[in-house]
Amino acid sequence: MATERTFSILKPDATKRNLTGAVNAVIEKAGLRIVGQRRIQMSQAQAETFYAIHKERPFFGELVTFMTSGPVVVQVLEGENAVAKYREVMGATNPAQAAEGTIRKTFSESVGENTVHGSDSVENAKIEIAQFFQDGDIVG
Ligand code: 3AN
Repeated sequence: MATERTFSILKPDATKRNLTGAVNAVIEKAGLRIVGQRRIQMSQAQAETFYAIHKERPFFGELVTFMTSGPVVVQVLEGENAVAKYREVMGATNPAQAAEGTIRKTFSESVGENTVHGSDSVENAKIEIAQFFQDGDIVG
């Protein structure tokens, strides 16, 4: 197994409910290190770029509106097998189908407002990290 980095977002439903510390506790307990972290207000253009892959999906507009509805925390997580490990810790996209103990099962109220984003591959993690972080802002 290799040390990897993945990109994470704590979404507006997490910041609104003061859950960023609680979610970070789950992340750190899973052995992932938060090596970059910044609280930002995502612009519409940033959200549209970030979710461009979902442009044709019926929920795209709703997704962009939600992701710009309040502050988010963008993060770089580092650890052994970090991409897959974080997907496991997040749980299924739909919280109703997420396993016990996962972030989405514990904290999320709907499939649209599902608390966290995590990259789905090392390749996409690099692209996503580059959208929000400069090298000097990540300290491993
Ligand atoms: P994941 O975040 O688990 O990788 P994706 O990539 O399929 O899931 O979806 C990206 C985001 O789009 C989700 N995190 C969620 O916020 C939103 N989304 C996905 N499916 C739906 C849906 N059926 N209705 C509303 N929003 C959705």
